[in-house]
Amino acid sequence: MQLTPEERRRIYEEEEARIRAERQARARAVRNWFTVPVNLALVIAAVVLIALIVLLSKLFVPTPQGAIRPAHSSASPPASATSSRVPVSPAKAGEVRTNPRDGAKMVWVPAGEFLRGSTDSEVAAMLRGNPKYVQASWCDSEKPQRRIYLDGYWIYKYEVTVTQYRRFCKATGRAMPDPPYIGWKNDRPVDGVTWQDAADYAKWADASLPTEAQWEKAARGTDGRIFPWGNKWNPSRCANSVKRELDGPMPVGSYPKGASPYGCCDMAGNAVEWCADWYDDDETYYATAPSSNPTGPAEGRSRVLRGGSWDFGSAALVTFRCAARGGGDPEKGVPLYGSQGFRCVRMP
Ligand SMILES: [Ca+2]
Repeated sequence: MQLTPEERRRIYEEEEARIRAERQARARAVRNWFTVPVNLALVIAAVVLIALIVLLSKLFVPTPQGAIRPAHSSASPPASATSSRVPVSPAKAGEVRTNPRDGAKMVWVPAGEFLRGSTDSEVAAMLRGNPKYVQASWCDSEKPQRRIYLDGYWIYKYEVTVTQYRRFCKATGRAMPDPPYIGWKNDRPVDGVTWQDAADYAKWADASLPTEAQWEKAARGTDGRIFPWGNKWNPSRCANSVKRELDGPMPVGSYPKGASPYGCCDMAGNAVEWCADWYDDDETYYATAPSSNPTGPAEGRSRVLRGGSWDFGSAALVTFRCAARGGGDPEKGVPLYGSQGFRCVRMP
């Protein structure tokens, strides 16, 4: 069929209009296809960014230099040494940090077992090296020797000093104890404190008194050694009066070579130290104590005193042993001999 020129033009124009409409439709489709994912991607990116900011703000909360996390109660030990609980280990053994409350240096004792107490053969060996008045029965309370598990903890590197205790008294309106006969000397261990004085100081310092087990592990490490520095008595490594005269306790940390495996100083001698536990006057506690985080008998008349003091004379060879145990009247601040102080513990 022959088309007239007008008919052809009309057909071309209609075809052009159809093609233009198709192109516009395709362009709209492409625009929509691109726009939707871009919006979605922007939303996802914003969510990821916000999540990242929240996460980073949690990871990098600024803390004071050397500060540690707040203490929590240690009254819930794992059921056994093989507990599935993962011990918190924020530091290496012996790492030093500062308790921001009182400025005391603390060392880290990692979670794990240690040998607590003495064996019969160790007691027999100790008797051979000591004066005749020393009796094997003095060590009955140290037996049996057992493996004990403890959670990790921070313990003061030094005994609490006169300076630190004075600051506590000033802050709380408490009176200083009666001064020792040499008077108060700032760098010496505080002297003449009752068990309650020591416990109150520890609470003020966001800390606690060490359990007897924490004290012993900090003193001897995990290898069952006799003295903090090793197995052989060495009078040059502690404040003692075996063959020399001292007029009082020494400045804390005067015997760095006598430090324990974790770096605790004066665990043997200087001031004898209060622990948190009641002392078992019938001396049977070690046989029945839990093997994980023991906290001492439920009640008693005496509180545990550890480490011996500078004025114990030749008894130092017995009482300065890491395993040696003793108890004192918690209301008495002044011992018969030497000085009576303490150190503290903080849980991570
Ligand atoms: Ca001491």
